[in-house]
Amino acid sequence: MASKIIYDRVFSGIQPSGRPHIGNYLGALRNWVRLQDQSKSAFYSVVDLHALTVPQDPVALKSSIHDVACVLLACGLDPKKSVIFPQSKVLEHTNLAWLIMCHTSSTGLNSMPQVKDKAKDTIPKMGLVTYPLLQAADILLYRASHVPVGKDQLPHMFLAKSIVTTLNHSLQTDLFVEPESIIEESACRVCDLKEPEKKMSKSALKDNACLYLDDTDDEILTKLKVATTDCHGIKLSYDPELRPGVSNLLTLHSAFSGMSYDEIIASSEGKNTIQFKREVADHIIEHVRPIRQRLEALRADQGYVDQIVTEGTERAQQEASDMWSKVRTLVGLP
Ligand code: AQP
Repeated sequence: MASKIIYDRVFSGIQPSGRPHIGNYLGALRNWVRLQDQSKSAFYSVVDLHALTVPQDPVALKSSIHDVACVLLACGLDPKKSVIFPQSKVLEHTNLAWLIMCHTSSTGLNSMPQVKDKAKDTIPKMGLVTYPLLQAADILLYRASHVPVGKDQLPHMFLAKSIVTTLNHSLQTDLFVEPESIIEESACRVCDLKEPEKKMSKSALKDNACLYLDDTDDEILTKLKVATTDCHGIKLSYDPELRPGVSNLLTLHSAFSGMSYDEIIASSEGKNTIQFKREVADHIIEHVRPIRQRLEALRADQGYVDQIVTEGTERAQQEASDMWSKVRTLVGLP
């Protein structure tokens, strides 16, 4: 049965800042796959310029940009429905970001979530401070009507909307489209397995903290076995504040088994922590195994993935050139 088209144009991005993990999948990629069937067009970018906001090893970054494209395909993005491309290949992103910077006051940028998270005790670099403006440019350049985001990204989306109002007003146009956020009910926040007060992150430093989409069955089981829980007894309960480790495991179980927290808690009566962790691992393994197998095949076929990315870049470039040439006329650039 064909899916209902709800959205005009969806845009989103993922940073090639490391190996994509289960958090990226449950919080974003799984929904991107669904949204490609619910929109007239979908643009998904490997946002490599955003990755430069923190130090990157050049060799690792280059390989990661290619690998994230493989991951997007392995998760189920279909190049016939979704445009997949690296952000840095389309120079209009930075052109539009500059125009946006020239129309946006600096007030408030220092208190955006990315600065608070990534520059805790240091003076933040300008790239980190201004990255929400580049993010706004990414969205506006494709005249995206909808952007799937996590709740933590909402301040950036409010900013993007206000930039649309400012630009349309000062350039006396209706060219820029106000993007709506899509906050998916099913998009859950996955936490670090060792420090469950923090979100799972590609740049996690501790061993066994992160479940990667290319982890083997054994690696998944081992990581689950050593995941931090607590000493509140073996009875399960969902309480992210008081029991972050156990709650994170319940989130993972529910996301992959489709069971509610109450159903999981009832069905786990009498099981010890190790048995419960094994059950969570089994659900994850069952779901991740086919993704890993597709990923292995795609990694072995560099020519095929390169071809898809080249075609995606051409398509993105057409849209971006068209939009940027309209913007140039509006602002008076020759
Ligand atoms: N732990 C998470 N739980 C749920 N969703 C998550 N996302 C990231 N981590 C989790 C979502 O994945 C999408 C792509 O993320 P990103 O790579 O662009 O940026 P990020 O949020 O900074 O991801 P990481 O993994 O934490 O990377 P690093 O370590 O480089 O900062 C986004 O939609 C994000 O919400």
